[in-house]
Amino acid sequence: MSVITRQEYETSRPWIDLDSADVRGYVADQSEDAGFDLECKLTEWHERGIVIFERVVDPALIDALLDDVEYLRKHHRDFDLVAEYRGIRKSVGEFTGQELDSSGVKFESIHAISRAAGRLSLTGTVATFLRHVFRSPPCVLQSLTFYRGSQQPAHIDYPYVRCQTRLAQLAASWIPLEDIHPDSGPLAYYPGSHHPRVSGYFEWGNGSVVMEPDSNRTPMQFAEYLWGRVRDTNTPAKVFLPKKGDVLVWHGNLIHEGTAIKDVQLTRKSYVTHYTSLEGYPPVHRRPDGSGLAENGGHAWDYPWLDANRRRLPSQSRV
Ligand SMILES: O=C(O)CCC(=O)C(=O)O
Repeated sequence: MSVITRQEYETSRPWIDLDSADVRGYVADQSEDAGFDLECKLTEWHERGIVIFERVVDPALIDALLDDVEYLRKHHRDFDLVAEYRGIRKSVGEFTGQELDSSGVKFESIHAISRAAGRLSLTGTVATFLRHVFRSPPCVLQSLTFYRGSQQPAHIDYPYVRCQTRLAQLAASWIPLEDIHPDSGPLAYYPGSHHPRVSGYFEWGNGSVVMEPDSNRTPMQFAEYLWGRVRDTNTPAKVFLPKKGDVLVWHGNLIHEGTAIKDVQLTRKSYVTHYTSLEGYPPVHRRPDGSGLAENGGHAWDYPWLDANRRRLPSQSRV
């Protein structure tokens, strides 16, 4: 088992995670207008590990991604994309129609075949905000697309999303693709839980703070540990009930979960992107020619392991 210790997390934290972060001084030095109240949002991030922007996501891109998702669900056998269901990862082509409709199915990195998804990941407000969080261009590590609620128990992301070379340089955005119904199993999060004094460090075995294929502890043990931490530190959950057009951005160490679905007829279409900084982006996840999307100061590079001539979803020629 390889061992990644908490030191690796602590020494790779971005400037804004430090107790000494001078947000006001940093903002005073900026000459460009971010288009939103940068000091207020960076302060919120520092204190709570989560920010919400309302009505900043292009609805035309959302509609184009929804069309791509419907197309993919109908023609899943024609595409080379991985999806996860109940902890098992396999190609979408191997899913039955019934499985594809189940809660907890997530398409992995649809942005590699959907231009609409790639452009949503690089939504201007999100890319600008994260450029200040990292003090570096944000780069897309992966994306997840949900059709129904995930019901995923409490977790934080870096033990799972850990290919970045600077472990703590991790953030995510959650874009609703429709207005989110309270009974559909919305996302919940624990503001302030990104502080290690709240989250602590869960050990997956041998002092490692990330999950390995041979870890002897399970995601459910991780969830129980985190629920214990938020209970002991009096850190209550908030449920996110956004409208289409809103976006939530969370810190890579923020505790969050998919709540229980109360009405199984309801969809909960949503799109998650995980980002790291330019310096933290793993070089082997990028083609030598640097192909991919570059927008709003961020990057979504083509993965080198995918065929350059792979089949793409319809938004390729529309957005
Ligand atoms: O959307 C959800 O229900 C959970 C998403 C999530 O936890 C993640 O992508 O890390």
